[in-house]
Order: sequence, then structure tokens, then C-alpha cells
Amino acid sequence: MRIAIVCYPTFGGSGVVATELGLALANRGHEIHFITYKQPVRLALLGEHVHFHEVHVPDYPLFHYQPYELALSSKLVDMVKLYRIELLHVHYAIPHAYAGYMAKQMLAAEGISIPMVTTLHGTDITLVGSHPNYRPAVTFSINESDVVTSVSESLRKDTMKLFNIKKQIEVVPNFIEVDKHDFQFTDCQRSIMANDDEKIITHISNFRSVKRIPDVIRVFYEIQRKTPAKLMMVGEGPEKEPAELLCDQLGILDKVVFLGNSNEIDRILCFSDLFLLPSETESFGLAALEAMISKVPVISSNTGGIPEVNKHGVSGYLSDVGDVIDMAKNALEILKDEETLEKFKQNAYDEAKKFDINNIVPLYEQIYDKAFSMA
Ligand code: GMT
Repeated sequence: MRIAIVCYPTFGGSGVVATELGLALANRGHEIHFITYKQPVRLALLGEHVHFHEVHVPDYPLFHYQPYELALSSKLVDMVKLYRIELLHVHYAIPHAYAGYMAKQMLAAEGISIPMVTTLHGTDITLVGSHPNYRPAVTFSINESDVVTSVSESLRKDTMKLFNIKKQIEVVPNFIEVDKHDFQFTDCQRSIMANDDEKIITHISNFRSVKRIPDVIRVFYEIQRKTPAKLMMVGEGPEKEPAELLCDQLGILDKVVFLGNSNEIDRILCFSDLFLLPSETESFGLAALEAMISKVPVISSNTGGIPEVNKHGVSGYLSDVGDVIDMAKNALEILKDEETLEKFKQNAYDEAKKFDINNIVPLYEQIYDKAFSMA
């Protein structure tokens, strides 16, 4: 099948999922066309079945806002015609589902019918999409998609609650490539980051307020009072600078390493003992799954789709949003001795394996078949 994948090319989870899905589909013989404004960060390898088409938005001084949707829908029309693309799979409703719908209409006017699958990822529904300024367009483009999927049951329910949705939403969870993570490192080189007696705690995100970065710092503050530890803060975003100041105020700046955006996530997780994800909301928590497949237990909030991934008392622990004391207590419970830590590490890995890409990609292929039958 010739499939166009539209996504955000940045470090965010939706772009990562879209990219990994495209690469897996290409391995299964499909022809994949990524269409976005920059080469996706995880798309290191272009191959025979993998194409990338950049959307250019010409700068014109009259425009206060450059019309990306217009450029994207035009690019979709051109690429569908040129490469005889058979299906559009758009990730993240805003503005991709809207642009996809416009492309479909333009193609229909030329007698070309093409189905569109929309995958909802989280903030396109919970934070941004439900804003009154966007809601009518988001509702419309979800309802006009041929098939709609969400990455968790929690996100499906939120979507039904927040929008007037007339379509069935299929849950297709995010996934992980288990084989790729099967002990790729013989030596994690943890001595680069910490002394032998120190535990390594890690947080990875886009440092937006939804991630509750001050909670990450405060949980770590409580942990390091009881056991020697270092905190790895990976990512970039508006909350990073305030986080540095908070570490300074708490007198722990020398125990916290701010690593910025990284393409070495697997290496960082390899030497991590614990992952912190205290988010306000999280449709799935791909970062937690990536930690778990690297045998890193997760201390998280009990919100959104996180409980569908992180199992309380098994792969880690869940606490109420904002309850940093409970999170720290749970972290110390896991770190209390090597035997307990080892048990949680193995459990985290076993839970993560349930989300193996080989189980999930065929679900998307079935969705594509369904989209064809509905278009
Ligand atoms: O977490 C973010 O703010 C980025 C956002 C994105 O669009 O990449 O992540 C969302 O999609 C991911 C992939 O499906 C999910 O794993 C994240 O939980 C979700 N983020 C939120 O719901 C806050």
C-alpha cells in the first residue's frame, strides 16, 4: 500500500510514534511518504520504501500567521497525484486532520477518492483541541475522517466527553520495538554520570507545564535526602530555566544534570534506575514505555492513559497528581535494596513487552483496510 504519513517532526511522542510506525510499515513492504515541514528526528534512515516530502510555507509579509494548513493540504494533493498514494494517515488532529480533509476534498473534485485515518495523540484533544477557538474545526475533521484511532482508552473517553463525536474511535496503543532494545549495550557507562553508590533518576520530556517539572525536582529532592542519587533531566522547553533555578534554591544543582534534547535516549535509559513522570495529564506516556523497555521502573501520576502502561506495584507506582511525598516514598521503596530494584526492573521490561511493535502494526493494517471499505 502507498501511504502518506503526516506528523510533527519534532521530539514529541506523536512524531516518534508516527515515524516508527512508518518505518515498520516500510519494512513490511508498504511504500511510506512522510509529509511534514522538516525531516522527522527519528527518521535517520531513508530507504527504498521510505520517502520524505518537505512542506514549504513561503514567507509573505502580509501574513501575520503563515498558512501552514494551506501549504500542507496542497502538498498532500500534489504528492498523492505524483506518487499515486492510496491512503492518508494523519497523526495529531491539529491541524493535520483539517488539512487532510481539505486535501481529500480537492482530490475528490478531480475524481480521486482517498481514505484518511486520523490518530489522536493527547494534547490535540485534552489541552489544545478542546479550546473553544479550535473545537468546531477539530470536531468536524475528526467526524470527517474515515477511521479515527486514539492511543489509549483514556484518550478515547476524553475525546467522546470533550467533543460531539459521531464516529467510533478505535484504540490502538502506542508501541515499542522490543527487538531493538534487547540489550544493545554491554556496558552502560554509568560511571560517566554518577558514582557507584549513587542511584540515577531520569526524567525526559518537552518541559512544558503539563509535565509538572517542579514536581520532578521536588520528588528528587526527597529521594536524595535519603539515598545518594543524581537526576538526569532530558529535553528542552519553557519550564527548563525555572527548574534550574528551583534546583539552585533547593541546593541540589550539583546533583542534577540538564542534558537538553538528546538522540541518545537509549544510552541514558541504559544507566537509569528510575524514571519520573508526574504529569498533570498524559494520554499514554510513551516516555514511560521507553523507560520500561530499558528495564527502568516508573514513578508516575495516576492520570489519563498512564495506568494503562505503568502498573501500580508491578512496573512502578502511581500517585495522585501533585503528591510528591507519595511519589518519593514509592521511589525509595523501589530503591531500598538491589533485590527489590531488580524485581521492578524485570517487571517493567515484561510489561513493556506487551506493547511490542509486532503486535500493533498489524492492527494499523486492519484499520487501513477498514478505511478503504468506508471511503
Ligand atoms: O507529551 C507531549 O506534550 C507531547 C505529545 C505529542 O504530541 O507528541 O505527546 C502526546 O502523544 C504521545 C504519543 O502518543 C503520548 O505518549 C503522550 O502521553 C501525549 N502527551 C500528553 O497527553 C500530554
